[in-house]
Amino acid sequence: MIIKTTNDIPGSEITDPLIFRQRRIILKAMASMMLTGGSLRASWGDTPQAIWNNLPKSPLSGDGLDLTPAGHVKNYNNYYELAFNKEDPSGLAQNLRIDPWSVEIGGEVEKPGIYHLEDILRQSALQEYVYRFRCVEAWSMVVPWIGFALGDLLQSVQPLSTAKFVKFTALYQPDTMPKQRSNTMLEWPYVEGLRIDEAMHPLTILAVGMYGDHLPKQNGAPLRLVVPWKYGFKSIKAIVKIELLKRPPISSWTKAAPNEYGFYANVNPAVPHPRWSQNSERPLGSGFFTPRRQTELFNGYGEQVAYMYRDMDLRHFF
Ligand SMILES: Nc1nc2c(c(=O)[nH]1)N[C@H]1C(S)=C(S)[C@@H](COP(=O)(O)O)O[C@H]1N2
Ligand SMILES: [Mo]
Repeated sequence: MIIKTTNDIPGSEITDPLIFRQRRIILKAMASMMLTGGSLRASWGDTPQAIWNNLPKSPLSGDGLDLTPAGHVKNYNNYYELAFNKEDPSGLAQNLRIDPWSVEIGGEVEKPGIYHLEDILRQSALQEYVYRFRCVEAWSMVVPWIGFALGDLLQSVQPLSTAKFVKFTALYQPDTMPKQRSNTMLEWPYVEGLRIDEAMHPLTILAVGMYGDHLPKQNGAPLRLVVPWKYGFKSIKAIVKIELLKRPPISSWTKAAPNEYGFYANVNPAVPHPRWSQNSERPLGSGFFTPRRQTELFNGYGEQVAYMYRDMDLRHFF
C-alpha cells in the first residue's frame, strides 16, 4: 500500500471525488449554520444530524461484518478516568465538559498550534469506517465509526523528517473525572503512542461519531483514536494533545505494567497475556451459548498492516 508522504501535493489532487463532494456538503452546512444559527462561531456540536446520516462509507470498511448492537457499545465501556466498572462510564461521562474543544498539535512539525475541533472538522473528509475492535481483555465488537484519517490531520501540520513517533494525551479534568480526582488506577492524564508509519496508515482514524451520530461521551467524545489492528487500550479517548516526537513515548498502560501492555500491542492470538489466553474473544452482545470467536492476527487486518512489522519477531513484540 502506498502512503503519500510528500507535503507538496495539493489536497484537491489526492482527494477522492466522493470525499471532495462530501467536504463541500459540510462546508455549506457550516456556512449556513453560521448565517442562520445566531451564534458567531459554529460549534462542532451543532453539526446538523443530516450530515452524520449520509456520510460515504470508507472502502476500508470490512465487508459483511455484523455490527454490534449500539446499546452494548454505549453501555459497556473502558474509561478508567471515570470508573473501574464497565457499566459506570455511560452515566458518569455525562458530566464531562467537551464543548468547546481544541487539540494542541506540536513537536516535530512545521506548523504547531492549537487547533479548534470545528476547524479540524471543516478540513476533514468524514467517512463511516466499519471496523472490528478487540480489547486486550478478550471481548470484541464491530463498530461503524465516523471519522477521518489521522494521517490527513498530521500531513496538514507538516511533519518534519525527525518525527518518528506520535504521542497522544487525553483530557485531564479531575473535577468531572473521579479516578483523576482520587489519583488512582493509572498515572493521569492517559497517554498513548504510535510509530509514525502506524499513525500515517490509512486504517488509523480519529473518530468523532458512531452509528450515524455524534460520539457518546463514554466512547471518547469529542475526538478519539481508533487503531483497529491493535488492542483497544491504544485507541485513546478524549484527545487534547498530539505530539510528534523523535523518541517513543511511554504509554500509561506500559508504565503501569510493562510486562502486560507493550508499546506495539498488535492483536496476536499466539501471544497470551501473562494472565489469560488471547486465542479467542467474546463478541459484545452475544448470547450465553454463542461460541467465542477465534481471534485473528492483527485482528484480521494483516493484509493491510503486516508489512510494517516484517522485521519483528511476532512472538515477542507485544
Ligand atoms: N482516555 C481513555 N481512553 C481509553 C481508555 C481509558 O480508560 N481512557 N480505555 C481504553 C480501552 S482499554 C478500551 S478497550 C477502549 C474502549 O472503548 P469503548 O469504551 O468505546 O468500547 O478505550 C480505550 N481508550
Ligand atoms: Mo481494553
